[in-house]
Amino acid sequence: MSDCIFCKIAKGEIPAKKAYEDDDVVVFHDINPKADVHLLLIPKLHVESLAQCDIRHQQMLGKLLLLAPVLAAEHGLAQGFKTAINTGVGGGQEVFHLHVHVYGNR
Ligand code: DGP
Repeated sequence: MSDCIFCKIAKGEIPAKKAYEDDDVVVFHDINPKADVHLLLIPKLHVESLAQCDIRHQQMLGKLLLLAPVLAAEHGLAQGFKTAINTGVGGGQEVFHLHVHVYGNR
């Protein structure tokens, strides 16, 4: 989507501190961290939120979730970490491109 800020980050059109990237996924540091480490894991594919996902997104969702502990460990969150997927206005979602928050203190 042309006006989506996370699509622009995924394409490198807006700078972000990237922590991981492959063909399907980009991970970058949240601009407004809630903890020592606060990562956002997004699919490159524009999907508005978890509520718009269906069986076609199963592999992508699995990939995002399996990346969470890997990235958390790489960023020193040896004691554990929190994950959140805010969904919709009522769920506190502010950026309407699916993302998984992974955050914690070292
Ligand atoms: P949510 O409420 O789940 O939609 O959280 C969106 C998060 O995205 C919020 O913690 C701040 C972060 N964010 C918003 N705009 C930018 C940006 O331009 N760059 C980065 N790195 N993070 C952003």
